[in-house]
Amino acid sequence: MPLILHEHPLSSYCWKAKIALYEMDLPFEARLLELYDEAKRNAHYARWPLGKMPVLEDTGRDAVVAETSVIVEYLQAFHAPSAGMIPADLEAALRVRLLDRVFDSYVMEPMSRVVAENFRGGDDPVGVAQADALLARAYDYLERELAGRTWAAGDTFTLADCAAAPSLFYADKVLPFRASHPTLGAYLDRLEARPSFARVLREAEPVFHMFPGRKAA
Ligand SMILES: N[C@@H](CCC(=O)N[C@@H](CS)C(=O)NCC(=O)O)C(=O)O
Repeated sequence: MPLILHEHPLSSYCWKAKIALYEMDLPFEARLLELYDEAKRNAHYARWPLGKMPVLEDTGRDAVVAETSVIVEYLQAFHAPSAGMIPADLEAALRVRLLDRVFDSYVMEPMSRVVAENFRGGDDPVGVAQADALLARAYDYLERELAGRTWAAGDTFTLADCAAAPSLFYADKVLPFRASHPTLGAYLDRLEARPSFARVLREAEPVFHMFPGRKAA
């Protein structure tokens, strides 16, 4: 299979890429990345020196593509030109890219900081409080921004929704928002019902018990 996604089934950013692959109906091989294995970690750093996952390998084009937003744009450009993940209209595309950045930088990242703190078993209440404050600001912004919309940037499912699904799903576990932010909660319900994301969630079920969540107060 020419498309290989180096990934882990619990990783939020890997979910983002897989949602896009399923949306575009592109067959791919999901290759498990075990970064604790030294040989596999070294091979991955040779593939992508910053060592993050997922990384897409396109053997048909002899290309290695990193960074989820770039992976989604790449897939649309070279494998699914009619997909609509990034609209052709520039202004519409800028709105999609802005929301993609908001979900990655202001939801996924602070959520990951809270989870990582728990995973490490560390004690950084200041860092966790800063992450919570950023998440709360993002929730307030999104609650207003998404009012009246079906998907993040309008009527069609785009790159921004690929970023939103894993970030909101996990963020709701570390700083629940359904009761305080009903528009955002209803949007997460729609994301969870979307076949591409429902499939990703089903595939993650066997490893879901490994998700550490938030450290108990
Ligand atoms: N900006 C990157 C973020 C990727 C990222 O942070 N991935 C996490 C997994 S969700 C990772 O590689 N963690 C392992 C590590 O940092 O060593 C992207 O969009 O692809």
